[in-house]
Amino acid sequence: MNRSWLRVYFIMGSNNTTRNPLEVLEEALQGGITMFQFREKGKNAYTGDMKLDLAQKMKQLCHQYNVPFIVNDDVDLAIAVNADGIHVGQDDAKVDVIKRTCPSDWIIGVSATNKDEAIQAMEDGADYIGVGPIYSTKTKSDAKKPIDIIGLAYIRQAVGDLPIVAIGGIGMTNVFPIIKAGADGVSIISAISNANNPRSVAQVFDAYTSYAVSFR
Ligand code: TZP
Ligand code: MG
Repeated sequence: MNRSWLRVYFIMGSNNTTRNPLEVLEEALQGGITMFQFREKGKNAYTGDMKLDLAQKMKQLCHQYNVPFIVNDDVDLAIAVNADGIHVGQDDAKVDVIKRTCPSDWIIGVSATNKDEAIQAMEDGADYIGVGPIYSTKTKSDAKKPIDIIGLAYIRQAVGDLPIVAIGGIGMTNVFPIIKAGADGVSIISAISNANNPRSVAQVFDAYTSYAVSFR
């Protein structure tokens, strides 16, 4: 995969905003997000046809802006909407099964909180790992203890040049230390999904990450 897709990786489900999620996504795309993950889970999450319909519309929007569309957890949904890839956690579908049964050009992402999980994901053939939570977050109720910049740097050191995106509690002011510690980009939910102006916040993430990455 192209690691620059990870630079501003926006994640959202319908319950991460009080607005129409399609409008929020389009504004984020206009602001310059580089990848998108549909993560529909938790309280009041859509299921069945509502979930499928939203996923289809989100994928269409992403492709209008040439941005890869990734589905969280739900392999069947990812196949149904012909997504560009899947992101799985430690308790979800296994990478070797996905590799055997899903399109060979899929981008496969795996969440990792520590060095052992990160190395395992690399050995399993993940295209990138989502590392975190870096900071504390209110968005994921069962999030593990934050690993901070030091944990991120430690995982970077363990996985060589495997693409890494950092996640958890990330705001605009955290971009520089995170990229400096070895992440290829930042994953963000609430800083964009709850912003008064998702487009301008995405623009700032785009500018800051481009600048930070240029120092490598
Ligand atoms: N995984 C680890 S932290 C997190 C996920 C899905 C939530 C990130 O959300 P936010 O609002 O950017 O802190
Ligand atoms: Mg999961």
